[in-house]
Amino acid sequence: MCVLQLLSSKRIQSFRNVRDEEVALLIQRIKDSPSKVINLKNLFATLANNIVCRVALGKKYEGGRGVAFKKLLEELSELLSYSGLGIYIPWLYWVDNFKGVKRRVEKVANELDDFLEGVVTDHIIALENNGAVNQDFVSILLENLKKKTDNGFSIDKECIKAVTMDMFTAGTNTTSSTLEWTMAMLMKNPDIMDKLQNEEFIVGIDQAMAGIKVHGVKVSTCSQRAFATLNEKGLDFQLVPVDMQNAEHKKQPYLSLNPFGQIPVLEDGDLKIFESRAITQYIAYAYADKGNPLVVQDQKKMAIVSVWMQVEAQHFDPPASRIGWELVYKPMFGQQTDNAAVEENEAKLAKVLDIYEARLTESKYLGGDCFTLADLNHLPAIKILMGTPSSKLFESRSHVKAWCDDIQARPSWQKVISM
Ligand SMILES: N[C@@H](CCC(=O)N[C@@H](CS)C(=O)NCC(=O)O)C(=O)O
Repeated sequence: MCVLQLLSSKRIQSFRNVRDEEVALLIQRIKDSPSKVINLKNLFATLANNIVCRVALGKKYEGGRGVAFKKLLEELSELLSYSGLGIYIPWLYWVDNFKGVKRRVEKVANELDDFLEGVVTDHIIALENNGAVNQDFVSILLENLKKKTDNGFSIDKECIKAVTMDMFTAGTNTTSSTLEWTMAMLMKNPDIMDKLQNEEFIVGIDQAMAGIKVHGVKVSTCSQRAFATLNEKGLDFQLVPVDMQNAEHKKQPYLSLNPFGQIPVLEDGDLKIFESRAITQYIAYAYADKGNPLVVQDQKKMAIVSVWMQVEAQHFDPPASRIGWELVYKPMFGQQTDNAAVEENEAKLAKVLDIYEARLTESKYLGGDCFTLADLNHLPAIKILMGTPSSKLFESRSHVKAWCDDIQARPSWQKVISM
């Protein structure tokens, strides 16, 4: 199961963004360090722990329970590297007991077991409450709970905790010691260090570190427009969560990214832009040679695509967003839906969708024969409205319905809704 499910090359690839983000954070920590002398040993240990934590447990455990967990891992790594006297001279085994090693091992084992029990329970609750199937190791193992593997074994909760622990012991110390050893060897061999610093791939790493960042929120419709576009282009990005509950977007330093205090904001190297449709357009042009084309080369054809991009922003989005606000977000925030506003905006949206129905009898997509930003920009609002009684407006128009089904089935969008 470990080889096929947890450590397959596809699975390892799928965690690439975790590795990139954590390495970027490490480099940032080094850059921000006020001192010229840096203890890389601790930084590498944190890097390895954070990566394995996110991959195996689904998130970093930092504050609260995480502090105790970090201490436990430190103690575990100390105990793992302890070779007791009893190993070499068996009749002196009692010396290890005398030094309290056995007691420490038992204490760490019990505390780790309690911690992992809590993690597994959290995952089970999340699974039961919202069917959240994440792709971390605990979730994958839970999916296989009680199922027989090809070898006839079945796994239980104890196995899940044991495998997860194995991943920690095997994946943290080995990684951080190798990194430490590599750095020591480079310092001893300055000529190789020089060579390495000039290697092209180091520049590549630098660019990857600069990376693409989206400041936003997973469930925000405007942020989703940016995510879908990045997915269409097969680009990795870092989501920098904005704490909207605490109005982070209305304060500095966020306001210096978007003076209107709204999400999303895209950062690509030294470029920082807001307005989701400007973001999707930038990605489509800047990464034209990557992934799926979202704009067209021919200027006249592109003019038609632009018309429908404007139609989405000027005619479709205002009534669609208002209905979504009334039917989905207001109840979520404990506010009363204004039914008159819903009715008024449904009537406006119906007129727009009549025009879409006519357009979609002429071409498969709004901008022409292929999927473009003119279609993509609609996705978040369509997803919201499809979960409300207003879905009737889409479903009653056969071409609009076929178009909605088609664009919502795109892998790029499926990836957004499973975020
Ligand atoms: N036209 C902007 C609208 C951005 C927008 O309304 N963002 C929402 C989240 S989807 C937001 O930040 N709302 C909080 C606020 O306006 O205070 C865009 O497309 O980026």
